[in-house]
Amino acid sequence: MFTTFQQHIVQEQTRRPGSPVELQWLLSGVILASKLIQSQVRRAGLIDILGAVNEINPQGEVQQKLDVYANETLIKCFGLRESVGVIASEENEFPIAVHPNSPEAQYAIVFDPLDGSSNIDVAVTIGTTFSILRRPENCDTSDTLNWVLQPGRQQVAAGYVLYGSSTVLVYSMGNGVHGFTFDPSIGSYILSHENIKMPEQGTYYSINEAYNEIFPSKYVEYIKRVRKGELGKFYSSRFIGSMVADFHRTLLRGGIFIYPETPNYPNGRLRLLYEANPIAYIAEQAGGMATNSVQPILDIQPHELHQRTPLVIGGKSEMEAFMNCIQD
Ligand code: P6P
Repeated sequence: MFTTFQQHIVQEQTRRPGSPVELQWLLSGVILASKLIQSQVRRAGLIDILGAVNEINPQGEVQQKLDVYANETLIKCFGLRESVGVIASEENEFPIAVHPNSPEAQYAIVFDPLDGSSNIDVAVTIGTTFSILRRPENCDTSDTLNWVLQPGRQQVAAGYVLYGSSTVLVYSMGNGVHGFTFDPSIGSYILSHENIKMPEQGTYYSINEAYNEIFPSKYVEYIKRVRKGELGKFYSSRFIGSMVADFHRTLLRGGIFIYPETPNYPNGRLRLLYEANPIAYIAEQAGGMATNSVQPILDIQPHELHQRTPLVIGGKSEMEAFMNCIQD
């Protein structure tokens, strides 16, 4: 018999007495929202949901119709949960206060509704990332930013949904990493990857080498060592241009994914709160590591909602080789 995602988060309750029941109800918001999103993603091109709306998001990017749909769907689904006090999204400049005075409002949820949206129109894998934080001590709903400006180490749960050759939901509540594959014939997420461990060493490195001429030399030197076989293995290069897809492959097959800082993005391109933090949480739970090349991603104290960070994330062997390369 199979295990659904809903059953799994309930079982977490027995596996870890004291793990908050309302967290299960909150996480189930991801199930409904991602089912609705994936149904549109799978039909993009057949319905009027491709292309852009004439809106610009806080990132200065032209919003895709699917971005807007995914964002509104996630806000609606999580907004229904009494346990959610604050919602923050890549697509919204400021956090949204929901259930402002409900005593049950104990969590903030931060997400990127559809990462990799430039790939939507060419049918390349895209994904939703989410991060769940507990309401900080004696902090009322009015200062919504304080609910979310917490280091990634404070996450109580995090994960992503990958809309690829299948729809895969990967999450952790601090008790290992588990993956579920959506079965459209029964409309449920079924446990397909229990207790995922990132391979100690893989055979892929993932970086956009088009920027090699402008990457800081420490990254170029590292990739040179990888290519020369100094890590003891032959590596192949994979770069999908969708962070969630590049990370998911790294999680399952090992290797390393790097998005460095560049002159155009001096603080890195990826967002700390809702892109780097969730996958860094997953990576560490699976035995991997994630850094901004100076400190672990999860230790970074955020100062603004949409702040960016360089990201180096992968298996123990590749990451230790990267840290050694920097020391050299
Ligand atoms: P580039 C997608 O838009 C994204 O934010 C990440 O998912 C991806 O890793 C990155 O941008 C790709 O950016 O500049 O390499 O095309």
